[in-house]
Amino acid sequence: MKITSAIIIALASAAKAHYTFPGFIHDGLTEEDWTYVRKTTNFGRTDHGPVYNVSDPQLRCYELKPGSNGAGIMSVKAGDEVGFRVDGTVTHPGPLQFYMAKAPEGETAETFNGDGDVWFKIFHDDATWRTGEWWPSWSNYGRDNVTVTIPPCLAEGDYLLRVEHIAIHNAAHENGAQFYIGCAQLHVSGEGTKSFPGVSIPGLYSATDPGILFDYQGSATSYVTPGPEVISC
Ligand SMILES: *[C@@H]1O[C@H](CO)[C@@H](O)[C@H](O)[C@H]1NC(C)=O
Ligand SMILES: *[C@@H]1O[C@H](CO)[C@@H](O)[C@H](O)[C@H]1NC(C)=O
Ligand SMILES: [Cu+2]
Repeated sequence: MKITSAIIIALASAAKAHYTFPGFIHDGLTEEDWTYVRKTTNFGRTDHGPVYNVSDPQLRCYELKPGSNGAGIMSVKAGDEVGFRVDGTVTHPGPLQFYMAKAPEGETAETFNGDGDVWFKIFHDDATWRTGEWWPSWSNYGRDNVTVTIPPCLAEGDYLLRVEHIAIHNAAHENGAQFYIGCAQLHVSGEGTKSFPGVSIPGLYSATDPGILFDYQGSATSYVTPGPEVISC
């Protein structure tokens, strides 16, 4: 294993700057922080620290207290591009993923707690190895907002939309990967009719999954993104 001073500097400066996803983005407009995103446990902490334990119930929406935390429901259309403002920027390497879960009959996106095998993945980005680098890169790196398209085939209803960025710079030991999370509350309308089987959060990951226990400074030439496959319409 080779370690350059460039890596050491990158890791040291990155460690100071964690991030949250407080502002919902729709039609290119960024809403006020926490008006459609459930306030996260790290919102007021100056360190904006992540979740480390994949079995912790906090892995789901990292809620400050259980429930909506005062957030409302944003109306969007299936096929719309939506996203989250990053408080800070994505200052660590690792994959970006989006999951959704549909509120069952009798629940809304405000009351739904996301229990059960309800979470399906709508997006993840892939690692690349840039010429001359032996560590992986992701296109989300350095961004101050992250976006995704609501699957156009999705059935009308209330949903939670969960953003997850997994920082793997320190993931060579168990419980070293960092999970940055936020859940927005949506009503999705449109012509879609599809629903998708899901997984539970927590429960979908294990601490030793290859993309969670990963030696960033090692000699890996591929990266396996954790969790289920992305659904397709
Ligand atoms: C999101 O980031 C992109 C790329 O940096 C930028 O062009 C765009 O204006 C940003 N959008 C919002 C809503 O901040
Ligand atoms: C992770 O969270 C689970 C569930 O809350 C808990 O039982 C376990 O002790 C935690 N593990 C660590 C290493 O903190
Ligand atoms: Cu950090």
